[in-house]
Amino acid sequence: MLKIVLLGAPGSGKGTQSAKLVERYGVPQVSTGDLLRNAVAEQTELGQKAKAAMDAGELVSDDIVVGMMRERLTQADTENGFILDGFPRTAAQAEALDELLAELDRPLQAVVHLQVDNEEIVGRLMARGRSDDNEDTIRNRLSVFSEQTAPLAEHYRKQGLLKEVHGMGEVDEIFARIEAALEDV
Ligand code: B4P
Repeated sequence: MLKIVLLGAPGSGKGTQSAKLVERYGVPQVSTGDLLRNAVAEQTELGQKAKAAMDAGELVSDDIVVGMMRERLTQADTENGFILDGFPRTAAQAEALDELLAELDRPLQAVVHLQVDNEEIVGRLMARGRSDDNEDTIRNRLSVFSEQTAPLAEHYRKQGLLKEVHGMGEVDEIFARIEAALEDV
């Protein structure tokens, strides 16, 4: 059963490719973005804390996100596999995930890093038009990504888990590259 992380800038296709991976491998997608947006919509205490950061294109605090993921990854449906979409996004989150998966005895098999040019990303997100998809917020999310999340590629390269995948082109074409990268896991 597949246990992977999808790493990539906002708009790199993590959510899009996760949906296809769920169909192909039959394991659940766990998206921190979706979990946080649900909490905001339901106006839970967690959602109220997360909203301002999300609207500004900043990251929600590590404490909130790690707590939320600990709860999600101890639910029974992730016992045999999962696709982590949008988590981890900081060095502290990556360390917390390493510890949690060691505790649960569910080691990661691969980290797929989707690589897409910034100009393509701005175009995709402006076209999507979610509430946090305006140009200033997108630029901020991109700089947060390059400062805090991109360095995680090195963390996973050192663990021998990193698979670099070119994320430009048609959705199905990119999916075929991901399948090829996962062939030996
Ligand atoms: P996310 O929900 O993760 O949003 P995202 O980074 O924009 O990626 P998403 O998966 O939605 O987009 P995709 O690339 O599939 O995060 C939102 C916010 O939540 C963050 O800014 C942060 O505040 C907070 N957050 C989430 N996780 C957190 C964490 N771990 N720690 C702290 N805070 C956290 O698709 C984008 C668009 O591109 C779509 O319209 C899609 O149709 C299109 N597209 C996809 N593939 C394409 C292709 N090949 N060609 C053309 N268009 C394509």
